[in-house]
This record gives sequence, structure tokens and C-alpha cells, in this order.
Amino acid sequence: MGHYKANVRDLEFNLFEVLGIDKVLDAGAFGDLDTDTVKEMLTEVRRLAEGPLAESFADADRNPPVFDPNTHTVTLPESFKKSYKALEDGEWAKVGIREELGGLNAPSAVAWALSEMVLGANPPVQMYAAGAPFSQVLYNNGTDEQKKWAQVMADRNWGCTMVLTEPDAGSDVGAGRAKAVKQEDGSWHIEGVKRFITSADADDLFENIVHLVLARPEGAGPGTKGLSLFYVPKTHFDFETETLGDRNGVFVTNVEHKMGIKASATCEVTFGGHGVPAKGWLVGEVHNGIAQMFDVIENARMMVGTKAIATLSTGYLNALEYAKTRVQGADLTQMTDKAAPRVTITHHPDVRRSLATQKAYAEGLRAVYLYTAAHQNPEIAEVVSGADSDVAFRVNDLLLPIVKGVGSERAYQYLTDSLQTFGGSGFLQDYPIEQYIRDAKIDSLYEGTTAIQAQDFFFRKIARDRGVALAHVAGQIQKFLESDSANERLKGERKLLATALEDVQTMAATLTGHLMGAQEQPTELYKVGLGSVRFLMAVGDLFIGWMLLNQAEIALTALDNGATGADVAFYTGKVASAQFFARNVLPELTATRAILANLDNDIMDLDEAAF
Ligand code: ST9
Ligand code: FAD
Repeated sequence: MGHYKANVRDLEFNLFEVLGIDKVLDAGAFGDLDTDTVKEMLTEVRRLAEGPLAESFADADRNPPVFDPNTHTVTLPESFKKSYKALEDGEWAKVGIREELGGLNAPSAVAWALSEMVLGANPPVQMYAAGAPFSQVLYNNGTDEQKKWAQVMADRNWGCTMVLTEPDAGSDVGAGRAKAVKQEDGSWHIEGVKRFITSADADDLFENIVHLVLARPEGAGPGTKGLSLFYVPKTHFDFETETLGDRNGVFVTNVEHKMGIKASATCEVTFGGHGVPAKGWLVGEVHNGIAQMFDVIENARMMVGTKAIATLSTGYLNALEYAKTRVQGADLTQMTDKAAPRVTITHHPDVRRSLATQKAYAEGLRAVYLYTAAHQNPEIAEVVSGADSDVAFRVNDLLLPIVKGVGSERAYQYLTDSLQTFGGSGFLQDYPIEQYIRDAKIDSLYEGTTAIQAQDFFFRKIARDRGVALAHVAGQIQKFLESDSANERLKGERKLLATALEDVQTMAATLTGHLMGAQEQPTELYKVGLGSVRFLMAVGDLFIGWMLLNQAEIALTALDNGATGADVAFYTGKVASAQFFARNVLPELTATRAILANLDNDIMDLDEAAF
């Protein structure tokens, strides 16, 4: 048995008992794909994830990719390549991709549920396998001819990269200096150095790699709006004869040495610096680069959040297994009796507190990402929250920074609890947790740091949206609170959720007040910047609390209806988890509300020398 522990029971609970996706599937909305087939897919990906994918997880960490500066190539560990092949052979990365690209029409929630297991078992495998989703972005944005290129990319399983970052342009993508020079034949020459590019070389995994590159055409304006998106192949390809041609002038010139996620090669990429031009083609023949790239970024942010949540889940399940067998100390009630029998550490209140917190966040965040995914298909969003396609689109947009920003921060925070459960053993490489923590740290950094997620959440997803999506979700929480069928046993917890909702609404109003105040006094905006990450995290807790309590209602009904066997423990755990979260976490939002209400700019006025 490898390091990875999937939670298929909880995935099925979310998909079918909570979101009701079985009804949509069985009504034929996704062709032949029915509930039983999805269950078989979950079982098969679990087998793959816990077996062949997990197998190279530690080996590829201890024997990371090797860069050869003479050939500009990256060599990957053989064990890792074997894991990658196992995923590719099953064509699992094509679930949810359009059929024109050889994909399988499936609900996003199903595709992300399967991805969770791959990302939990061996995240770089999923990243190298992102060629099919990337080809979909090219297909959706490309000219008719480029759509054919996208089909070749998908058919032949090419690799793909997203190329934004430069040494002086990280969060501030608009500061990018890589330039694009138009050629007489309609193509472009890209010139510049990009850094931190994931999967820019990949040993022999792919016969070709396509780089989707943001660069500034000569004479274009400043900032992100002056950037255009280019298709830049590693090796030229003749689309008539379907044969590979000469090497294009794009070369990997360095590979970073990192804290974690080592199997995923992070590359410096130089365009046009080696005597061969880096030839590219303008995607869609329109200068709309940042918007086109955001089609990739939105999916990548979903992927990063799901990766973090997947890691927290397997971290928790490993910690739980260890805690059930590790014997240490006596029961607290017998602490003065030195001869009292020794117990497993699950008997200690603090271990239980920690395990309950890990479980609540792992399962609550899973519910949040699957609820988000449910809003990526209008026909499912309609069933789940009554959203029409416009509102569904907005809700997905609203929730992405929660999945990515809250998912990554909470996963990293509570993975340290998973490690703590192991005591000193957790610090060793004998167990996977130390690698989980190293591999998960990146999730709050790439695809936009948490500060960027928090600003996106408030300024774009709430203020610019005029609160439409937030009001829709808040309306759903209110409906849940007022539901006639609500179980009396959760009365106290619903009250705590109602207070949390009110706290969050007050926080939103406070920040909006500072935003309006900035029209008169620009420094009022600093207060939004000072409060935005706290606000993001608070909304995350509210949504987790709501999801868990909704699950608890469903679990209580199942118990009342005579659930049997392993289901009894599963549903009982759902109720306990929701109650624990409501009682132990939601009250903290009232303190956050008070902190936001009292924001001041003192720290902004402080001389840097005083830090
Ligand atoms: C990276 C990769 O870190 C790490 C992992 C790679 C793994 C491999 C890949 C796996 C991919 C898997 C999935 C495949 C994908 C495809 C699947 C398909 C099924 N939403 O606010 P403004 C746009 S990569 C949508 O003025 P600034 C919008 O067009 C590096 N669009 O921004 C807007 O115009 P308008 C990641 C958005 O001040 C325009 O941008 N790097 C959104 O100019 C300008 O907006 C980062 O993520 C949005 N939320 O620039 C950079 N926001 O307003 C982080 C903006 O007219 N920095 N647009 O609509 C930021 O995000 C900055 O806030 C900034 C600021 C660059 C946007
Ligand atoms: P900076 O932008 O310099 O940020 C430094 C600190 O300042 C952060 O804490 C940040 O939150 C804060 N900060 C910066 N600006 C603001 C602001 N306006 N408001 C508040 N706080 C702010 N990029 C790609 O293009 N393609 C890839 O495939 C890719 N893969 C990556 C893989 C790895 C392993 C790594 C480490 C990075 C990767 N990146 C990739 C780059 C990644 O997206 C950037 O590192 C990230 O966007 C942050 O940029 P930065 O590192 O320059 O940090």
C-alpha cells in the first residue's frame, strides 16, 4: 500500500447524496454517462491513485529531475515516468474535455473528483498531463486552423505550458517585457526570458510541447492589456504531413532547486536567445492575451486548490490511521494513577480536537470545491442552487479564490496538525506528511498568491460583480437556515451559522465602506488591503460551516431512515464534524468582524525603519 489514501465514500456522498448529480446523469444530460459508470470510474481512479500513481511519489522527491545545460533538456526519474504513463494510458486527463478533442463529456464535478485522487497521490503527474485541457483553451480561442492544431495536440498527447512569469513580473504580470515581433509570413518572433515555467521540458514524456506565451507586440500599450497570447511549439510541426520538423528557438536554460513538488520541473525558458528565432502564432489572431490566458488560469487555480485539499485529506487519513494504533500515556481521567493502562492516542482530548479539525477542513473544503465545480455546468447549477447560466458563471468566479486561496492556506495550516499527530515520527521521511507539507506550500504561492486571491475576491468577484454572486450564495445559506425540514438536533449549530452569516455580511459592508471612502480619501483603500485576506478566510469558514451542516442534515435523515453497516459510522461522523466546526470555528468570525470594524492605517504610516 502506498502513501495515498483516497476518500471515495465522501466523494460519492458529495456527488450523489448532496449535489444530486445522479439525477442529472440518469436523465441523459451527459449522453451514455450514468451514475454506475461514474462510480466505476471513481473506483478505477482510486486503484490507480493508491497504486501506480502513488508509487513514485517519494522516489521522485528524493531523485528529482536533472537538467543538462548543454542540451537544454530535463531528465525525469524512471519511476515517475511509469506513474505518468499509467495515467496517460487510461486517458483520465481527458474526462470533461470536449469530444472534438477525444474527450469524454462529463460534469466538471466528476472530472474534479477524479482529479482530486490523482492530485493527492502524485500532483506533478496531473500537471504534466494538462495538455488536453490546454488544447481545449486553444480550441475555444483559436482560429479554424488553430482548432486543428489543438486536435493534434490532444490526439498525440503533447505537453503544454502556461508562460506568464518573468524575473520582474510575478504577481504583476503586466510588467512583463518579453516582446513579440511580427513577421511577413504572419507569424511572430518571441524574444525574452521567462522564469518558473512548469513542465517546460519533460524528458521523453511527449514528442512535442506547446508553450502558450504572453508577450508584448512591439508598440503595444503597457500593463496586462498590452499582452497577447502566442502558440509557440518546442518543435515545428507540419500540419499537412503531420510530421515534426526543426527545433524552434525556445530553450530551457535552467531548472530550479525547490522545497517540494520536485518532480514537477520548474524551468527558466529563453525565447530567441540561441541563434534560432522562437516562432509563435497569435492565438485567435486577436490581441486579447490576458483574457485568453485567464481561461487557463481559472482552471489552474481550481487545480491548485483541489491539489491542496487532496493533500490535506490524505494527510488527515494517514494521521488518523497512525493515531488509532499509537499507544502512549494513560487516559486523562486516570492521569494520577501511574499504573493505569496505556491507551492509543485517539483517547487524548487534544488529539481528538486536532483530528476533528483536520476532518472538518478536509471534508468541508472538498464540499466547497465540488459545489464550485457544480456551478461550472449550467444544467447542474440549476439543480444545485437554482442558478441560471449567468448566475452560475458568476458563482463559479466568486468561489474560485475560495477554493484556491482558502484551500491552500487551510491545507498547509492543518497538514502541520497531521504531522503533529505523528509526534516526532511525523518529522521523518518514513511517513509521507513532511513531503505533503513541502509539496503543499507552493499552493498558496503560484497561480496568484493568497493576497492576490483576496484582492480578486473582494474587488472583482464582489465589488465589480455588484454583489450578485455573493447575494445568490448568501440567499442559499439563508434558505438553508429557514428550511422547514431542518432537524431540531442541529438547532444550536444553525444559530451559530446564522451569526456567522451576519458577521460576514457586516465585514463585506465594512470593506465596501472603505472602497467608497477611497473616492474622497485614497488611503482608505489600504484598509481593504489590510483586511482582505482575513475576509477571504472568514468567508471560507462560513461556506465550510454551511456545507458541513447541510451534509449533517442529509446524514441525520439517512440515519433516521435506518442506515446500516459502515454507513452508520460515516453519517455519525458527518454530524459530529459539522457540530464541532460550528461550535469551535464559526464563533471566531465574530472576532474577525470586530478586527475589520476597527481597521486603521497605523501600520501603513509606520516608517520602514521601525519594522
Ligand atoms: C502559474 C502556474 O503559477 C502554476 C502551476 C502550473 C501547473 C500546470 C498547469 C496545469 C493547468 C491545469 C488546468 C488546465 C487549464 C485548462 C483547462 C480547460 C478545461 N478572472 O484586474 P486587472 C483578466 S502561472 C478572469 O486590471 P491587472 C481580465 O481579462 C502564473 N479574468 O488586472 C481583465 O480584464 P477586464 C500565474 C481575469 O492589474 C484583465 O485580466 N500568475 C481575472 O492588469 C486585467 O485585469 C498569476 O496568477 C479573473 N479573476 O493585473 C498572476 N482577473 O477587467 C497573479 C483578471 O477588462 N496576479 N482578469 O475583464 C494576478 O492575478 C493579478 O491580479 C493580475 C493583475 C495579473 C490579474
Ligand atoms: P511577488 O509577486 O514578488 O510577490 C512577493 C510577495 O509580495 C508575495 O507575498 C505577494 O503576495 C506580495 N505581493 C505582490 N504584489 C502584491 C500586491 N499587489 N498586493 C499585495 N501583495 C502583493 N509562472 C508561470 O507563468 N508559469 C508557470 O508554470 C509557473 N509555475 C511555477 C512553479 C513554481 C514551483 C513556482 C515557485 C512559481 C511558478 N510560477 C509560474 C510563477 C508564480 O505564479 C509566481 O511565483 C507567483 O505569481 C508570484 O510571483 P512572485 O514569485 O514574483 O512573487
